[in-house]
Order: sequence, then structure tokens, then C-alpha cells
Amino acid sequence: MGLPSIARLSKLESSSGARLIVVSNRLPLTLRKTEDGWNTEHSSGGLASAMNPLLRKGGGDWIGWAGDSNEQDQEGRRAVLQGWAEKEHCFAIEIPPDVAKGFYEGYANQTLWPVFHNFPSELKFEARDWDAYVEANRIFAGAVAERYKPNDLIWVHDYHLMLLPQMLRAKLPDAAIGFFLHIPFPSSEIFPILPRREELLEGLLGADLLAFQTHGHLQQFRAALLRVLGMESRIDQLAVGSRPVRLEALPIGIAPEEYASLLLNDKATREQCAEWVTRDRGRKVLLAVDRLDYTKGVLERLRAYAHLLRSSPEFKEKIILIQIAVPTREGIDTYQDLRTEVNRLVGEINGKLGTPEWTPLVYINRSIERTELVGLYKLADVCWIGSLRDGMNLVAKEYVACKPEGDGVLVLSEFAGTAAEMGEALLINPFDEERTASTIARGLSLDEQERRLRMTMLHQRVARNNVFRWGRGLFHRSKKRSLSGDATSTRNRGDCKCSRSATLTNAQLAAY
Ligand code: ADQ
Repeated sequence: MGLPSIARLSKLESSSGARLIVVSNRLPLTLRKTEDGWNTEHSSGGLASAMNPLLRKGGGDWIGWAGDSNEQDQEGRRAVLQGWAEKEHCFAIEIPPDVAKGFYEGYANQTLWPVFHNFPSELKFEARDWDAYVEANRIFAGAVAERYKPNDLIWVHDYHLMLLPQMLRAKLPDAAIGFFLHIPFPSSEIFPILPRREELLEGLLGADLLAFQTHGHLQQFRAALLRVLGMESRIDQLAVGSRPVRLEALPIGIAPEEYASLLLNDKATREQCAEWVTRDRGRKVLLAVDRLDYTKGVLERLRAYAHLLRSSPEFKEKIILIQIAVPTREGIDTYQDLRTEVNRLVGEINGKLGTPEWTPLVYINRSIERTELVGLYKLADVCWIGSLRDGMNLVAKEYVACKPEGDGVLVLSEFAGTAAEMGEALLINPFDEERTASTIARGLSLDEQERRLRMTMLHQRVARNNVFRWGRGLFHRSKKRSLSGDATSTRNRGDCKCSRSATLTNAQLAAY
């Protein structure tokens, strides 16, 4: 598949002069150095999967880090990035390598990520990584301020950029700023262990709108705010001086029709799927798709699978598990150790439990094309989401989107944000190996009527709560804030002298 243009429809700009500016750590495009020069690839991961269709439909600019710039051929690299800006409205910023390491591999992924996912034992902290985190956020703030025009709506994403709302507020007091947290917000017992916790909360409070994946995460944020900063809040709002900050729980969705369209119209997907169906005839297929991250529960899944095979001999040669695991954050030791242990377990399961006719576990440790992924979703009898903790988990929604006829079973960790809206899935506690194995066994033998009933209801909900509805939710709330900003523009608004006029027009809102 070619790369779809991210800003194919720039109607926002042409109709009203207002734009959406999305800011995230990485862009939806990734640079890859090959022998022939620099190549552009799609980024894998939930944020890119969700935001891509939204921006393709509604238009807007995207600002993010281009990735490491240590390689040779800087001229070629700059030319590719120039092309991204001109053709895709993706504006790459550069972060010096020493800052990037402390920011990304340091504070963001070895301090924030484990704490926000309830893994305090994985927390590592270096004061110089914090300095790098501050500096990287400052570089982002400069880049956004440079592109910003009055009336733009700035939408900041995720835990890498928690200081950015406040930094932008200082530079652009009148800007409309939204922040969405893709990962969970930790409990008020865990959050306070975080070094520099006060600065992080204050950084977020620069936004007009703070949105979380679930009500649970939103409540935990409010509890942390009270405990760490002594700030009271309402369920939907708090005050920073006399400036209101709106709070929302807005579970992210997918663009289900993209999956339906690949299933229906893409010849390669159909052919690939038909080939697999023939190959696996007589066997049931379990599927797992994850970034290779310790929060996704890959090791726990493999152990539960081994338990299932050992405890239920009737499944011998009758099932296979396909585990797709895309490498991620490979510069960090914990991730390298995870990879080594997964490799060992894969070898052990196939070596000890396989037969000459049967490899019980197929392990793919790379990113795969969307067409192939959709083919696998279509093929799989059971999709197994085993997150130990997850903001949402889009794989669950993608699988369901590929089951319009109601076949297939979703086995879902109760610790994924998705579980809050997917009650018809078979829920598991992934820390309980034995019960997980028995739930998988149940999923494999669920009677047809119950299976279809559960999947049909899930499918309807994924179709309804799609990413466009999520985007509309955020924009409407921002619009409400903007309008209230107009209404009070002549009043004294305390720390923020807001005379906000940034409103999205109805035409813009309709585009989402
Ligand atoms: P992630 O942690 O990246 O996202 P997830 O929501 O599961 O997790 O999204 C992963 C995305 O990557 C999916 O769209 C999936 O199709 C794709 N993907 C995974 N493995 C792949 C592979 N091998 N090849 C190709 N594509 C692959 C973060 C949070 C989540 C939250 C999302 C969105 O951690 O909790 O759901 O953001 O908000």
C-alpha cells in the first residue's frame, strides 16, 4: 500500500483560516536509513493508528520529533523531511541526540511509563533525564509557537509532553489548548512516588481541556491533584486562578470502515486470508498483536498458553497461537531483557510441546503491513488481549471491526481501558495463569449463538464509538471552552488574560 496523504483534505484552512495543530512525540511517519538512502515508513502504535484517519478526514498540521539524527547523509534526510512538510503537513522537529536520549529513553520511558502503568519497581530516575525532558518540551513549545496562528486549536498528545500545555500558555496566552493522555493515569497511591510530580501536574494545567481514556483515569488524576497540589476539582472542571480547565473522559476509537473496506475491496488481503484458512483448516487460531512492551503481558500470555496445552491434551495439534510483537524502545535494557525472555519461552513451548506436524506457536517479531494484519484478524477464531495495564488497546477494537458477521471471540484483560466499554468480551485477569487458560479454553468452545451475540454487540459499539466521534467530542468541548472564553473576554481572568477568539466553525466540526 502507498502512503496515504495525511492532509489530503485541508478544508479547515481554506474555509476559515483556523487549523488544528496536533503535537505528539513522534509523527505518523518514520525515517528509515537503507543502503539506497532514507525511506519513509508508517509508524506503528496506537497514537498514529488513531490520529491518522482523523487528520486525513479533517485536515490539519502535525508536529513531532523526526527521530535520531546521528546517521550520515543529513542532506538526504532534510530533503525527505521537507517532503513530509509539503505533501503531508507533517512538520518534523530536531532534538539534539543527548537531549533526545534523556528525554525519550530516560524520563519519558523509564520514569513516567512504568509509574503510569503501575510498575513502580521498573522506575529509574536521573536528574539529568528530567532536565532533558524539560528541554525537549521547550523545543516543542518553540516549534508550535512558530507555526501557531490566531484561532488555531492546539492539541497536545500524551505523556512525553506533559509540560507543554503550560509552556505554550506562557508563550500564547490566548491559544485554545487541549491535552489527551493515551496511557492510564496512576492511582493517587502510586503517582506521588514520581520524581518531579508537582511540575508535571502544573504543566498539564496550562491546558483548557484535559482528556483521559476512562472515568477511572480521570478520577485518579483528580485524586493526585488533591494529594500532591492540594487542589480541589469538580468531576468535569477545575479552576487555575480564575481560568477554568475542563476535564473529560473520552475513550479513543478506530476508523472501522478502513478495516471493512480492506476486507471487502483489497484483493491481496482476501487472497492472503484464503491461503491461511486453507493452511489452518481443522485448527483454531488464537491471535495476539502487541508492541513488545512489558505492560502488554506477552510473557504472561505465553506462560498461560503453555499451561493450556499441558492441562488440556484435547487441544494438541488442534490450535495455534500467532503472536505478533513489534519491537519497541530497544535502547532500554528492560525491553532487551523482555525480548530475550520471550525468545526463550517461544523456543521452549515449540520445542517441548510441538510435534513434527504441529508448531503450536508462531512468533513474528516485526511490524507487519496493515493488509496482513487485517487478514490475520479475519482469520483468528480468538483474539487474546492480555495487557497488565493499558490506556485503551486498539487491537481489541480492530479485531472486532473485522468481524462484521459476528464470528470470533474477544478475550480481554480487565486491566485494558477497553474493558470499560467491551463488557461482552470474555474478561481475564492476566496475572492468573490458570484462570486465563481456562477462559481461553472456554472461548475456543463457545457455542455459536452466544459467540455471535457477544461479537455482534461489540461490533455495533466499535462502529458507533469510532475515532471520528472521539475527535468530535474533543472539538465540541474545545469549542464550548472557546465560546466561554469569548463571553468573558473583557473580564479579568486571573493568571490567564484570555480574550480567546479561537472557535472551530460548524463546517470544521462537521469535517470530523
Ligand atoms: P499502544 O501502546 O501502541 O498505544 P495499542 O492501542 O494496542 O497500543 O495500539 C497498537 C497499534 O499498533 C494498533 O493499531 C496495532 O494495529 C498496531 N500494531 C501493533 N503491532 C503491530 C505490528 N506488529 N505490525 C503493525 N502494526 C502493529 C497507546 C496506548 C494504548 C492506547 C493507544 C491509543 O498505550 O493504551 O490504546 O495509545 O490511544
